Amino acid sequence: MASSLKGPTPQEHDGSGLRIGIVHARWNSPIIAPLLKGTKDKLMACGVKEANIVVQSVPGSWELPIAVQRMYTASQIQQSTSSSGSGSAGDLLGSSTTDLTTLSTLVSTQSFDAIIAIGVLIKGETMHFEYIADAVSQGLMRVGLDLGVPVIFGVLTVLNDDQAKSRAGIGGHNHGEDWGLAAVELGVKRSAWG
Ligand code: DLZ
Repeated sequence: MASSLKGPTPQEHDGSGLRIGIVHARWNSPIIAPLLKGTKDKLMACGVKEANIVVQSVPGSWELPIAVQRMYTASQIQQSTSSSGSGSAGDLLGSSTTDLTTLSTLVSTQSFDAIIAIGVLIKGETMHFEYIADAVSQGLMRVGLDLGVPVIFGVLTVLNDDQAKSRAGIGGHNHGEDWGLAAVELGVKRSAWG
């Protein structure tokens, strides 16, 4: 079989000890859905337990960096307070409306080993695309470096619907699989790096 020049040479890692967060935007949801499925399927194929995959959503890609930051911080708070039996995970974005789903899914003795941010930006007629793509990519990089947690860049920045579909497994390769694989590799290596 001819190998593609694009993409990393895959490495297989054991994800059975990992806890992975996924936060996805709800804009362009027909594209988001297969990307999310591809991501989760690959995580589980690498051994990540379904119970250790926590999925949250935000309206659009612009909101991804703050969601990743709050999600990770909440999981750390829960981890550090669970042994003393006090404290709470808090809700995802600090809203006064407590989301019980959020609270229950963040309750764990293990903080996230990696978080995958998924969004789909499709270029329109205005400058929205450029502003959001630039801010989100910089924001996600900053959050990852500031918190020391691998943040996987699962944001498609495409020129039209067809490009989006073919990257979501609709007539092409599902990039969600790459993001799941990257999360497992980085989650495992982060532990090794200390
Ligand atoms: C406003 C907007 C536009 C025009 N396009 C997209 C898009 O293609 N993909 C996406 O994820 N979000 C889009 N948004 C929404 C913004 O990301 C954000 O949710 C709103 O501006 C509210 O902050």
